[in-house]
Amino acid sequence: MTIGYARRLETNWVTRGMVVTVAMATMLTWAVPAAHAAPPDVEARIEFVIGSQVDHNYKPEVPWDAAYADAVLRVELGAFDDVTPPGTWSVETWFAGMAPNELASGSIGALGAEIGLTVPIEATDYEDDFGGGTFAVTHYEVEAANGAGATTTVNVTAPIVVVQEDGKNARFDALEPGTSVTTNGRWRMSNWNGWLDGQTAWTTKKGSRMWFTATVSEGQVIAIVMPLAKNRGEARIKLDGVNQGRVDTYVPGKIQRRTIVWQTPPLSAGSHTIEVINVATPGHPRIDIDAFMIAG
Ligand SMILES: [Ca+2]
Repeated sequence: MTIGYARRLETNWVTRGMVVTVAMATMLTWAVPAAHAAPPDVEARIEFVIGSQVDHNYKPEVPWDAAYADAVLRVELGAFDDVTPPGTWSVETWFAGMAPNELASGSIGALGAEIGLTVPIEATDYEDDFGGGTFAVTHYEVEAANGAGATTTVNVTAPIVVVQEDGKNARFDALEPGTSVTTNGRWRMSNWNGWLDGQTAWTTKKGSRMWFTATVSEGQVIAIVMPLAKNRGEARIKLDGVNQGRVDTYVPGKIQRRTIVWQTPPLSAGSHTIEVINVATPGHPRIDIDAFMIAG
């Protein structure tokens, strides 16, 4: 149809050669296939759920053992070509050597979307074979497609690194490579099987501080694990020397062990230092540090 129209132009306007040329050029432009449709921009990252409790005391000598924590997988779907039919997204959980499992899926609105999914993340020393693989989560795969099927896939690493208050990774019973724990002031150790790896470092002295340094990848977060109790108090937190405010580890009533009390924002790649300083709250000056965790 279009070609016929152009030919007619050429016939009728043959004495106006320039005009005919323009018309033909326009037709040729129409004949070129549509521009490549852009797949969605996808950003995805893991962050801990503040206030949640690490749900295992992670005794490394126990077979099948693991430390689990609640996390939020945050997915941001940015610009994409909104072609028909509507775009789609999905998140899969991937296991070591086993088939992935679809966690959630949906369609993308014309202006993109932000999705928050609560997912478990874990540290485990379980490396045995289980019918060809294990249930240890290796990563989450986020896939998003525009209506033309142009797809973007992003993987988010799931396992956490747990570094104890003494700088050791209980899994290896050795200092965690790339990290360090140092203190000043007066700290003591508490031993109880309710703590992660059976131990916390605690102090009641005002100004006693602990530094945790770790080398992380782009976008990773570092969290602090402390118990909350009625005889515990406040701590000040610094990140790379910059004040981040206070956390309060006082709660009335029952103790809440292994609580994720604070985390960094997503970090730049490289070395970062968290500093925990005891405020020594009057009446309940004690704070305990149980572990630091890295995820993302
Ligand atoms: Ca501990």
